[in-house]
Amino acid sequence: MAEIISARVIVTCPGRNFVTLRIETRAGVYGLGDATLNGRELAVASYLNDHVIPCLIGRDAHRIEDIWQYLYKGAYWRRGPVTMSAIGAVDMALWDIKGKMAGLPVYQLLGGASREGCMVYGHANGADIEETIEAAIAHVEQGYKAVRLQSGVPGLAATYGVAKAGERYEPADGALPTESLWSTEKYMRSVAPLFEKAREALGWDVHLLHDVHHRLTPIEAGRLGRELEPYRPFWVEDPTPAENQAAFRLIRQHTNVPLAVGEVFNSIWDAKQLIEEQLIDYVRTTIVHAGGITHIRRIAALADLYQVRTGCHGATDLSPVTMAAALHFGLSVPNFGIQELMPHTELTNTVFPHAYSYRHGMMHPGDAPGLGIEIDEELAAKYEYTRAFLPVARLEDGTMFNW
Ligand code: EZ4
Ligand code: CO
Repeated sequence: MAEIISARVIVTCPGRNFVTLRIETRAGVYGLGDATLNGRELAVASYLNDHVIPCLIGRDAHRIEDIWQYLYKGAYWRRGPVTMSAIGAVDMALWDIKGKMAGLPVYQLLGGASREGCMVYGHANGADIEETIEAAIAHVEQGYKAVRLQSGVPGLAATYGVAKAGERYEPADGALPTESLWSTEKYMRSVAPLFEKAREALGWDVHLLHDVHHRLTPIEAGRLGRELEPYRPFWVEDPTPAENQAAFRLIRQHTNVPLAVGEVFNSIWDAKQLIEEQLIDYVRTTIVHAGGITHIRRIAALADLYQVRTGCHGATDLSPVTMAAALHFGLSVPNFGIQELMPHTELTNTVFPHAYSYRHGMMHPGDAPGLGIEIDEELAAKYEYTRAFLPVARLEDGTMFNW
């Protein structure tokens, strides 16, 4: 019995908001979990403080599966990003505790390493094609084997995935949502030329990726996929919103470009049809937003039956705690595909010291017991929560659209 005697939520903003759960056991061993839900951070903090932590006290931290089922089935109200992020944070912290008590890194508890490291993809973006290709070349020079390309669209003032001049890309950029205008026609004209020029400049030995960020209809996505086929992208991400999973049948009828979906999913049920009908090639759900290591293993096991591989979300709004957990999972899971890497700032890395590392386009979780992640609480306390929302998008005539 590893009795849970206390748990607390730590909210900090070292440049951006992060929510961390710390669970303590009577033996003095503690575990950390990420509970960050970009733009909705305090909702998860409240869910944990008001509704989850009181139920944890006195329970055995070793009973990870039972606690998962208790929080999932016991709420009566199932699924949803707030609930599943809170459960995800508890689950990560419990795996961290179990690893520390066993004296083993979590990937050993998950079956051990299935590979030498986790291939990651970096983000290359720029105001135009030339700038984006320059950024991609810089990534290749740093050893990246895979690079995501997002370029400014001629005629649009701002585009998803493209940093403001001289800044790092950070979408949660306003105390109220900033608004940008979208034109599918302008965007569609810009993507194939970007990939054509990228192949000319980078050759064929580097994987190239692209995120459509839910902006197309299925038939438009089919056309974009077909236009990109000659440039052999590793994947095209979120081509259309995926609430209607059957919509992806229409995309598949028109293109064989590999598809990646799932960063906004929070349960296996969101991906069930996409996986069973082999409508996607990579599932992007990650540890924090989909109920932790326990639930993502279930998603990956289902995906493995259908030759769908993992491609976990790894933007900067997922804290280093999630990155650590994703790497333990990624190193061990049989059907690993790729891991997204948007490096955190130096300051964030100082608040969250960690055992994981990057080398030659690959990442490794390290061999520290548990998840191999810490939080410097004194430093974290210096950076108070600052409200920040994700942007919204409208069509040029003012109609609300998908961001
Ligand atoms: O917009 O994580 O592939 N990555 C993405 C991200 C998401 C943000 C939202 O919080 O689409 O940049
Ligand atoms: Co995305």
